Amino acid sequence: MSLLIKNGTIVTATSEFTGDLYIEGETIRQIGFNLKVDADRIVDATGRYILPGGVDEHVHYGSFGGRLFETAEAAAVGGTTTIVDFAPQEKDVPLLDAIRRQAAKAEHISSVDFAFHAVIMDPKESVFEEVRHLPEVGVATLKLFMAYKGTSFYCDDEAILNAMMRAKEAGVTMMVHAENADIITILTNHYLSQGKTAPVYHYHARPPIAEEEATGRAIALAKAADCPLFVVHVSAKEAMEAIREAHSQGWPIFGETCTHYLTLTTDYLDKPVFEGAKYICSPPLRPQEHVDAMWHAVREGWLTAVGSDHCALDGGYEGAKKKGTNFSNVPNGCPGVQDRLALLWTYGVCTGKITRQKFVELFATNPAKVVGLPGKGELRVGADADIVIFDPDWKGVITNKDSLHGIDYEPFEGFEIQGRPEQVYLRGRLVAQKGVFVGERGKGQWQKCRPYGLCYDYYHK
Ligand code: DUC
Ligand code: ZN
Ligand code: ZN
Repeated sequence: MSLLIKNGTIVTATSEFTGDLYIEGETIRQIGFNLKVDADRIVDATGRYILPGGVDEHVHYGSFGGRLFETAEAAAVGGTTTIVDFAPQEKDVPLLDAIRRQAAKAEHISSVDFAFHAVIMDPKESVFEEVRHLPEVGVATLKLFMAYKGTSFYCDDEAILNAMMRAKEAGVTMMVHAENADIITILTNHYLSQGKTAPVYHYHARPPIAEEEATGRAIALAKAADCPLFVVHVSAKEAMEAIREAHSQGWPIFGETCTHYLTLTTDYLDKPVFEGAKYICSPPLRPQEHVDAMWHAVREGWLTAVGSDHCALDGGYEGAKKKGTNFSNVPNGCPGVQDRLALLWTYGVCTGKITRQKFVELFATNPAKVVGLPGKGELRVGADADIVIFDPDWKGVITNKDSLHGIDYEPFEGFEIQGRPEQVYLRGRLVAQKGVFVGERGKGQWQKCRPYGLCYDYYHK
């Protein structure tokens, strides 16, 4: 099958121009103006932007209790054609087995392409030794948690350094969840002992200094190990500044932020119990000055990508979130994979905070490069035909009834939206049209990531 998309404005991370895209099978074969080719199908994209399908480098399908891959149709409808999920490790299960198990949950189920980050949750020598073998199973990124002391997520500095020493030998990109675990424990106990149990204390127990300290420490460890670092879900201004500072000194230190840190503030946590619980995620939502700092950082390139940290948990009265009896035991996470494009475009591009080129870079091109997927995130001859035909004139409102994430609430409910994906193609196949999933469940494929991603490219120390 071949497809010709004509007369659209093709937007890449570096330029835009009116032109045509010719797709054969699953691959972009030609890009140009007024292409003279026979195609089985022709789509007129006059007045539309042609964007690369999104790559969401930060999603949870299963970990932290998030809904599984059956709900990945939400990604397709929202213009994201590749999701990069975290493969949680259970105790005594080898890292590589954990990845294969998570992949088995996605295969024949996911409606978009998928890839994985490894997560160390059983830090010990045999597991550190596995790190250098991750690329053999198509994984080139590894997350460790500096938060959640007393749980299997927690890794101390020794574990982080041990992982970093192995990671750099194989071109695996280290990721950290940077929040100081002791600050969180002590402050959590302090607030609970005073009867302060409401969701907003989730923020007070995880102040910006907890993120700043851990980010600084992770950077120090990366310098000691001489290992590139990608700090995930940066939310605090001071943490971002630490990354910016190290990077400007020539260290390969990078970071991502997430859609909710660009659009929601601590005020949402302060909604009446248990409305506020729907907004419990970690790091927590921050006051407006941090939100402003995140926009500044993505515009200037101090943060490299915007993920959703999608983690779909029911929020309603009987929902998973409601099981928590105080802020400290409400499951962490909010859905967002469907809304990432809409929010970045409406509140970034349409407000003039970022250019369309920067949008493409943050939404697709850089995430693909960070995780090591060279065939994704770009409109280029030879790349996968993951394409969004975007109608910039459409106006609407985000509402849970239009969301395919499979839960009972939408954290961005009521947000006004400008523009939407009119058509979304996954490797040349139409999967979504005007907010409706029209693909086939299970057609997503496991994408094997290559080591030495973007965080290694910039190593110019
Ligand atoms: N970290 C994440 O990346 N997502 C959910 C919660 C967390 O701690
Ligand atoms: Zn995290
Ligand atoms: Zn996450």
